[in-house]
Amino acid sequence: MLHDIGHGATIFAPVTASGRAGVQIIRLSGPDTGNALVRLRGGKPLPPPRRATLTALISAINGEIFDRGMVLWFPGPNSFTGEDTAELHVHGGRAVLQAAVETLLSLGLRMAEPGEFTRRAFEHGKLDLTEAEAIADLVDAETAAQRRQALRQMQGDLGQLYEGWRKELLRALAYLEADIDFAEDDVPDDLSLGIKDDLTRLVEAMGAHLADAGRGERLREGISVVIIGPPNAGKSSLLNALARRDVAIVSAEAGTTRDIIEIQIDLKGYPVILADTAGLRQAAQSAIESEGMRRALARAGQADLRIIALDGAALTEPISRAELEEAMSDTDCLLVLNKCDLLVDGSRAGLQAQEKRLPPFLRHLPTYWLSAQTGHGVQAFLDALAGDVARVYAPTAAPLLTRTRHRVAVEACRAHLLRALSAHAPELVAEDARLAMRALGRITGRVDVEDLLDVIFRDFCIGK
Ligand SMILES: Nc1nc2c(ncn2[C@@H]2O[C@H](COP(=O)(O)OP(=O)(O)OP(=O)(O)O)[C@@H](O)[C@H]2O)c(=O)[nH]1
Ligand SMILES: [Mg+2]
Repeated sequence: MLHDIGHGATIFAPVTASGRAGVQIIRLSGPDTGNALVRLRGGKPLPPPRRATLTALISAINGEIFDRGMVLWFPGPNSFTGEDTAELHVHGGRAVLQAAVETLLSLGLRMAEPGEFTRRAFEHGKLDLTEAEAIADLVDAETAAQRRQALRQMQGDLGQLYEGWRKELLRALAYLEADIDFAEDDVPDDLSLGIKDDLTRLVEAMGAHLADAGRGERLREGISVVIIGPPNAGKSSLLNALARRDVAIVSAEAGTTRDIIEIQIDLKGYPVILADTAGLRQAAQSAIESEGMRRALARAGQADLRIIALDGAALTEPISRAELEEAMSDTDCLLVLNKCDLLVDGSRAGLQAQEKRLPPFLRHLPTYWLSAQTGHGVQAFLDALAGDVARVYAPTAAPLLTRTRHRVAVEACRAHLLRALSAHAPELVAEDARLAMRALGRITGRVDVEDLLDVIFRDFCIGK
């Protein structure tokens, strides 16, 4: 829970991660910032705004110089939070931090809550909620694609899309109200026809935005790729080869993997969560194995991409069609034929002859021969996988929906608009259009979001 938000309290927090470092930065925000800065500089006047100034920092407790560092003074409203703020660039290390914290506390400042600086920036109109969320995403970004998406959202692309829709709705609403006022004068229907066109266009734009199959959300959270196939095909070996480390247990015993094993990899800038699963066979040998198979199929059903792994050297073994088919769909499945090192005839003709033995329902899949054991073909497969992922998740012209919170609001907005379109009385159309606008306003934080703020800013780190 956050306390006395934004009103009165002057807050501070280390902005940099704790630990030994060359420099650490402490950020201050609130009405007492200027006063605190004067005290820290032993009574010297405030330094010129936005200019790095080297200064001796003096303890308010015992008058001792506790460090020599750089201070920056950003008078409000031209600051990140919109309030008076300052930064102290002091030497890294715990004793310096402790001295600074003690002094700031003794001057009546308090430690900031997680996300409190960004929350104040939002409350002073410096950024909208989508931009605030993007700051948290940028801090958390682990791959280049995540960074790009977060940066784009931080620059306001997504917020502008929603604001644009909100303004169009506002305009439609103004016309609707005119319609209602003039109803008695028998204004011809073409006015409302124009409005219906506008609303229909918005419904379509929102539909397209929603139909992105969660690409933006996937990029934020990680794209789910699952390896499935019969026991002993080399699924765990493949996971290890793709990850280039020994994550999953490999053994000659069929039924080695019982549970889902998950790792995160950075696939040419895209965040991928790769999962190894229990082998699928018709007759499970134990209750544990059948539970493992159930989990494997459930995970495959939710995955963004499936890799079906088979022992390419032993395609005569029965492959459970029912089980595999349940887990696959035409568009997002790759077939890996593993153990190519065991083939007697590894020539192109030999591979093709072997592929003829594949059951028909697998023959149309993009097929990759490799050996998880020797590493042969693994890089080519990784490149193909990265290519597939990039094709689906590459940035588009329009900004992508990145959070469930946005999705829910856009869905609600669209539902209101659809209802508006089927209503006849202008009063009812107007009411639904108003509700639709509210739903949009909640995304950027334009309307009643008080209940949302704690949830959104709770996930920030201290100092942001
Ligand atoms: N020769 C050869 N053997 C392999 C290859 N990949 C895996 N193996 C062997 O095949 C056996 C099974 O490998 P795993 O990776 O455990 O197979 P799995 O599909 O995970 O098996 P389950 O977890 O039981 O479903 C092990 O003895 C591996 O050493 C390969 O490319 N070539
Ligand atoms: Mg395994």
